[in-house]
Amino acid sequence: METQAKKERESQAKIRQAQEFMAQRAKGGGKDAPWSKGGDDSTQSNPKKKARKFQQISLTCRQFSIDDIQDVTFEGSHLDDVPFLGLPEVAVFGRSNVGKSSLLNCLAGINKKVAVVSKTPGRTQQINLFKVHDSNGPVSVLVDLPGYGYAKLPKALQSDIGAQVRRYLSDRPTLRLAVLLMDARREPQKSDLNMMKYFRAANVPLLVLATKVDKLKHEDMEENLGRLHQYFKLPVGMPVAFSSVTGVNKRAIWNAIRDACVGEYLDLSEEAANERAKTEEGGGV
Ligand SMILES: Nc1nc2c(ncn2[C@@H]2O[C@H](COP(=O)(O)OP(=O)(O)OP(=O)(O)O)[C@@H](O)[C@H]2O)c(=O)[nH]1
Ligand SMILES: [Mg+2]
Repeated sequence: METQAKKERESQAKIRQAQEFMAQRAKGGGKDAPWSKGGDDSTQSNPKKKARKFQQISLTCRQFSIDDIQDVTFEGSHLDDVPFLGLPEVAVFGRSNVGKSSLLNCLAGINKKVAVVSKTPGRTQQINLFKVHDSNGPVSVLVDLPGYGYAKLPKALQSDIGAQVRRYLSDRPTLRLAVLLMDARREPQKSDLNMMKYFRAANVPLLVLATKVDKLKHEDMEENLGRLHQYFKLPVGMPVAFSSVTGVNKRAIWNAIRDACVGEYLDLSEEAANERAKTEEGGGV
């Protein structure tokens, strides 16, 4: 109990530290992020340095079989300045409590709990990285993000979480697929539509899942999924029904992850990096 309370206090302190830093940055102060481990955060205000940072990114993409996935391992939590692990990434987005961490646990395996799940919305407050390994080594990184749109969080923290997610998205040349989760029982949400605009702007392929379908009456399934499909103008076959309780469509989701990770090679040239830096300088997130 004592340790849990201590962890909560430490976590709250880190969030306060992050808020102070973000407020300072908004006012134009460009000091190193206090929580970064020797990272050079001055790249945020200097596009030339940012281009140099991009040049150092190398990405290993190789074929793998979803039947040969051996392990999913936790690789750390970050408020900002999320490190590049040299592998193609797949990130899980969605409103708070929609089931992002549960999806990752379900993908990791029946008895393996890698991500923290909670009934209390707002549980995941940092950006968590997980490596996927096949029998020859690591093949991909899965990213568990904090959920947006939890109305009971203080407004300042809500907008910081939104900004944290958008910052991750705006500076992620290794991101191969965004998995966006929506609760299959709920009406379409404006916040998800806004999120989609960021994926489109960042040119990130999107997989939309309708979660918690185990809680949906069979006769409501078609209507609810059809409503999401129409409202978000999704391609045929989306949203894909999912439940972390039954594991329905788990294999299809793994297939989509694998296809995204081994697909077209990403342009990490200096020219492309400078283009990205220029875009950001011109008013990106
Ligand atoms: N019945 C059912 N419950 C689910 C499902 N997925 C998640 N849950 C429950 O929903 C609650 C929230 O799940 P999380 O996985 O922590 O949700 P999250 O999106 O990571 O939440 P934040 O970290 O707060 O953004 C937990 O009580 C889960 O057990 C599902 O498919 N079916
Ligand atoms: Mg979570």
